[in-house]
Amino acid sequence: MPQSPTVSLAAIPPAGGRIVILTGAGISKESGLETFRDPGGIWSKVRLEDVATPEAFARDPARCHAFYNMRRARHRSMDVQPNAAHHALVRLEKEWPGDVLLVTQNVDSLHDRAGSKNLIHMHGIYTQARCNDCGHALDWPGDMSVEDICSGCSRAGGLRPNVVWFGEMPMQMERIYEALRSCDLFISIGTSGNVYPAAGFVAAVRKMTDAHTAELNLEPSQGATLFAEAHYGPATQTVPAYVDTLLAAYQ
Ligand code: BV8
Repeated sequence: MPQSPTVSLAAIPPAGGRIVILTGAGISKESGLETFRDPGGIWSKVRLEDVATPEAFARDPARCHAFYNMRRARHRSMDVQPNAAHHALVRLEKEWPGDVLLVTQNVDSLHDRAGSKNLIHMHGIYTQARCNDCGHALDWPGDMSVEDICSGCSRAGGLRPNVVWFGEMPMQMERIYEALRSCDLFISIGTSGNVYPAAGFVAAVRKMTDAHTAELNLEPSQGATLFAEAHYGPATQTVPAYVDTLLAAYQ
């Protein structure tokens, strides 16, 4: 059983306090999507160097498209819906008396479908395509192939999933660091803390601010010792409980 939130009063930001939340694949696990580094996870079945780098796409675009087509198809199936953790973060955004920014590493659209608005997909989203030739970005919920034609430049072969591959710069980093520099609470949810720059956010917050830091994960992440507070257990239990504790201070 997860520890019940042990948030001390000192850990509740003041009304008007700014909260930055980082999520990873663990928050989508109970919705039925695989994580990357858990036993049996995505990277245990395929090498990231073969499907999630610009070099892999240049070498074998069909293989990369097949990888994302498989994940998009799973994501479209009916039983993949936002879970109680996604919905709790929407409630926090709506009811917290201050700014809440959600930064997700996830390329699924479960936070969007749950209703999160102040949301940054720092690694992009696989339900969009981007054209390597003209930069045009467009919604793309279905399968993608090298034959598909870009509606921006009418050429085929340039379309790729609008995600950030290894070796590429994550999106909206300026806006993210600006939020980290001025936050009062940094919460990390469902991430192993393996992938940078996201894995470095907690250290950056500690260096730049006096913010409180909390990790909500199934088990201690690579950065666990950097967090002032931690609650371990399934996100659908720890996240709603933690949001209740935060909101109770102002209700
Ligand atoms: C960059 C999109 C520089 C694609 C992803 C060589 C060259 C360049 C860079 C590097 C290099 N070598 C290393 C790097 C840095 C590299 C990096 O960090 N590599 C790692 C592997 C060491 N980073 C980059 O390349 C980044 N870019 O550095 O650019 C640059 C600078 C200037 C100019 C240009 C470039 C880009 C990184 C982004 C890569 N794209 N995803 C896709 O998804 O297909 S990363 C990928 O990992 C996913 O986004 C994923 O979200 C992310 C992190 O993984 P997690 O979300 O944490 O998932 P994981 O499975 O690891 O953990 C899940 C956790 O959940 C576990 O802890 C588990 O316990 C927990 N959990 C499980 N179930 C539950 C749960 N928790 C709660 N409840 C549950 N039920």
